[in-house]
Order: sequence, then structure tokens, then C-alpha cells
Amino acid sequence: MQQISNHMPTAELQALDAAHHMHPFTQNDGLAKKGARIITRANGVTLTDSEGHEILDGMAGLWCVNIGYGRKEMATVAARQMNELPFYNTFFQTSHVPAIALAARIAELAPGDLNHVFFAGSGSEANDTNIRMVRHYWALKGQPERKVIISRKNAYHGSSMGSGSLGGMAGMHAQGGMPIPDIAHIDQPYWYMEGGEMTPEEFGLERARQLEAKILELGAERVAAFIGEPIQGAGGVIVPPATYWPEIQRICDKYNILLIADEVICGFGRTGNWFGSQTMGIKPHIMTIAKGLSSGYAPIGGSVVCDEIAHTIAQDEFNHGYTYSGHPVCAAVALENLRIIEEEGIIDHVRDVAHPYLAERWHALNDHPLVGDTALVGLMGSLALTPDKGKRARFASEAGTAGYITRERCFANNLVMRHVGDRMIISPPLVITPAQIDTLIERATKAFDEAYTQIKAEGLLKAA
Ligand code: PXG
Repeated sequence: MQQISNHMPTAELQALDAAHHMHPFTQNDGLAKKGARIITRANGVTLTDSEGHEILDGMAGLWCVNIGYGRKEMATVAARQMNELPFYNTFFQTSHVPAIALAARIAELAPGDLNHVFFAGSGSEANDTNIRMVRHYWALKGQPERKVIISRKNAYHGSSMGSGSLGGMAGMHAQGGMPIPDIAHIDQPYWYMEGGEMTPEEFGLERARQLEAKILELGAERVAAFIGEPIQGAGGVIVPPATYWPEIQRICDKYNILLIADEVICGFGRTGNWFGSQTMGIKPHIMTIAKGLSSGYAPIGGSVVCDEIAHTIAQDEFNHGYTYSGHPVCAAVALENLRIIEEEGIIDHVRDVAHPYLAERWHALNDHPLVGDTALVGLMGSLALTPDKGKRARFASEAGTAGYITRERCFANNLVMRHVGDRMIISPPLVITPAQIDTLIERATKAFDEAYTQIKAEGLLKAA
């Protein structure tokens, strides 16, 4: 059996990595000089690197390892499915048991009449499906001019041409010819940094009403759908004011615009319910799912579609699909993941134990001189670093300078906490215990203290 050794010296692994492996969202020259951190094993909420460090994973991998690492049942199910049927496709009038069972299970869990699943290999692929599906839906309804999809700046919906265009990441749009035509973006509901003198409630309404203004500007007869993450994840865990989603829902209903909830991060327990739409009171026509669907143990995503759209699309051949749509091993692994989440009461644990405890400790970080704002929904949290707490001030330094310093101090203290600009974010495995939350907060506090000292010493504690 060919094995990749875990016992090669770190420097050799790093040299091979630098020579041959192109990392996503990375300046690879800089990384080559520094050397990648090499993760070799993981269990529960803890990663082990090639130097033997034990690191608390405050990000659940990439927002996905909801059930935690090292669940042997997942490996057993994958091996069993590989032995029985490692691959078959779902094109050309065939199906197989894992895809059938998973689609039926997702339909049971999903709210309302979201009863149909189009599988993909990832969240990006699923959002590409959504673009084509909503446009084709309107074409079948005799309204082919309804093509425009409205999204938000600083949204993240994936990295393919379609999904990256839906997203509102300026840095992505600057490279490689994005966005594709007929995608429009409105401003994000980020009160802390963009709300000015408005109350959060006023600001939530103001930002939601940009959707109405955009619809009227384009002409409602040209607008196919609105897409949003119930809570923006990659954009910095931005929790919209309470007034935002009800107003978005009202506007979508009024103009008969389809509503797509991108649940790739919020889905499968992250917000304390099965779906973020339930937490935020949204009634979507389509939900994008991936990540927590399999807890990242296998790559799988999909679009969960309401009766009306699915029945309409069913009238025609939908010329769309991926080799790995409903991949049997990934589907079997996802089903086992859903069984674990349900039978072990993991969402109850989030709601009743982990969230309340983390909330107490997370919001207490507001007392730190570097912290100006904390937010936490379920187990997705963020906080703003600021040079001047009283004023919701930005740093004068380039955005992300203080965040990067703080992130590096977290790593040095064996904690994975990410930064988005000067906002720190967490999204730990949903199985995290109160004792592990204590460890997370202790390491974060120490890292923030060290970062504060360094930021001050480097003369960066200045407001813009
Ligand atoms: N939608 C949302 C809301 C996401 O967060 C995707 C779609 C795309 O999924 P795939 O499986 O194609 O990656 C995502 C992915 C980050 C980061 O830096 C976030 C994601 C991916 C990579 C990096 O936080 N989210």
C-alpha cells in the first residue's frame, strides 16, 4: 500500500510543498519562504501538527467539521460503501441507494416544502447550479428576461466563475474576469463598521431597502433571485440587525423574487438550528448546502429546492450536472454525519450548553482594550479589533494588519482563530465542551494581550 509518511522531517515536507503544491487564496512565494504548517492528525477539537503541537481548532477546519475530528463510524461507513459501490453516476436514468437516502433525509430536515436536492461536489458547484436553475426556471415560466441575481458586497458564495461572481469579494473580482454578466451587488448589513449614526435597527432597514431600490433600478421583470448567507461567514461573521431579514423577505415576496439562502456555513447546526434560515426567520425557495452536510469528511454539497421550482424544472431536460453529483461514498458519509448529529443531540448541545457558555465568555472579551465589538450566534462568533473602543474606530494601518498580528499570536498559543481584515472569527466544532471553551478563551486572551503589546510597540494603535 502506498503511504505518504507522516514521519518525514517538517522541513522536507515544507520544501516539497513549496516546490509542487499551489495553495488556494495564498501568496505562494511568501508561504514558500515561511513554510506551511503541516497538520498530521486530529481528534475531537484538537489538531496535531508535524512538530507535535496540539492546537485547538477554533475554525472546525474551514467551518465544516461540525461533529469534530476522528469519528471512526465515518471511516467505517466510507470503507463499507467503497467496497459495495465506490462510484456510479446519477445521470442517464440511474440512481443508487446512498443518493436516494440522503436526498430523502435532507428533504425531511429542510424547512417548508424544500423537498428536492440537486447534488454537487461543493458549495461553489451548488451555487453555480443555483444560477442556472433559477434562470432556467424563469425561462420555463415564460419570463426568460428574469436573469439578474442580486447579492451583497463582501458576501462569499464560492470560487468558481459563477459562484465567485455571486460573491461580493472585491479581491476576487479583480482577478480572472469576474463577475459574469447579470449579477448585481448591494451593500452588506455590517452595522458596526458601516452603520454611522444610525441605530442597528434603522441601518438594517436601510440596507435591506437597497434591495428594493436595486430591483426598481433594474426593473423587477429582469430580476430572478436574491442570494444571501443568513449570517455572512467568510466576510467576517457579520450578524445582520434584527430588522434586516424580515425586510428582505418582504421585498422578495412583494416583487416575486426568488430567495436563495446560502447555508454552506450556517447549515447543519452551526447557528443552533438545523439551518440558519430557521434561526434568522427566512423562508427561502432554495438553500445551498455543503461543508457541515458531511462535516467535511467527504466533499459534497447541493441545492435544496422547493416544490414549485423542482416541479417546473422537471418538465424539461435540465442540461446540468457533475460527475460527482450524489457520489455514493460522499452521500453515505453525509448520511452517517446526519445520524450522528441527530442521535447525539449535537444541535441541542449547541443551543443549550455550548452557545450559552461561549456567549458568556466571548462577550466578556469586550473588556479587553483591543476589542470593540463581539457577536455570537450559535457557534459562529466574531469580534472587532479597534484602536479606540468608544468610537467603533478603524485602525489607521492597512486593514488586516492588526488582525494578522493577532491571528499569528493565536497560532503561537496553539489556537486556530482566523482574521478577516481586523475582525477575528471563530467557528469551532459543534461538540466543543465548556472545558474546551475555557481553553479557547484562555489562549485567545493571552494572544490578545501579546498582540496588544506588539501593536502598541509597533506604533499601530492609531485610529484612522
Ligand atoms: N457559500 C458559502 C456561504 C461559503 O462559506 C461556499 C459557498 C463555497 O463552498 P466550497 O465548498 O466550494 O468552498 C462557501 C465556502 C474562508 C473560506 O476564508 C470560506 C469558504 C471557503 C474557503 C475559505 O473563510 N466558504
